[in-house]
Amino acid sequence: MATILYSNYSSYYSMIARLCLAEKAVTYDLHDVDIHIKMEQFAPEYAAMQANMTVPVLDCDGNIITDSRLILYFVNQHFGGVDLFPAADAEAIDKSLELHYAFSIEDLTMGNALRKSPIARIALGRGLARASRRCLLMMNAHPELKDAYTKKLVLEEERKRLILSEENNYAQMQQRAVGLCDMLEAQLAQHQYAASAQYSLADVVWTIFLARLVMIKFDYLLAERKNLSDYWLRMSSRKSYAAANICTKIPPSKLIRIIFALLFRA
Ligand SMILES: N[C@@H](CCC(=O)N[C@@H](CS)C(=O)NCC(=O)O)C(=O)O
Repeated sequence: MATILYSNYSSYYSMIARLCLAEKAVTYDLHDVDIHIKMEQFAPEYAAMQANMTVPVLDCDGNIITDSRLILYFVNQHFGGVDLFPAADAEAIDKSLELHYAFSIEDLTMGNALRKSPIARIALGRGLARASRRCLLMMNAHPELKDAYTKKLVLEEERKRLILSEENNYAQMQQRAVGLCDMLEAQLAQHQYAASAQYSLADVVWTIFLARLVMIKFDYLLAERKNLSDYWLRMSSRKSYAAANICTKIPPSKLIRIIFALLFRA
């Protein structure tokens, strides 16, 4: 099978796809999509493939899967190795995935960044404005993709409201992140893994969730929960974790380049 993953190193949902592929020991080509500096997700060829203009995208012999949750199911079903979605635990795994995907990690991550530094606040504001401008530019240059760029523009405006405006949802996201940690702690008191007694797709997503909490310095949420901190140690020591190149810290030189682009690029 010719398998290509369009991914970005620090992108949360790309990491979910990479970790799942690593768990199933799938060999694939990794295409890095620069979503921050060059904003390659807005390129017409990419928008034609993924109308929401997000990463990850999995191309498996021309079969295009454009959402991380669908990638999880697809990879599990179409590649060999351990079954990460066994029928006996399917209900519990789906319930766990549902809880995970109902949470907006982006709102938590960006809301946190802009509260930590006034430069980050300005950069995020400019970055979101830059994305809206790019949508307008592209919809004029590529009328055949007008619907996709129009939809993306609406999403960019919604992001501004949820993250930057007075009515931002940060307090609510913080509270929900704590709730998710409590839920995981209780689950892990019952079985070794997030949804059942075996490693499953649920562990793929919750590993990435915990990696993000570490990245935004919310690791105290792990440290104060015994089962969860043990679980994090186990998950982050798996072979797949290293193979998937999971990001818990953006290298400072890269971060500076991103902030610079957000602040100054047209
Ligand atoms: N529901 C999608 C969400 C994907 C998503 O939001 N990806 C982010 C990176 S983590 C992205 O591509 N952001 C760039 C953008 O929205 O322009 C999935 O699960 O794959």
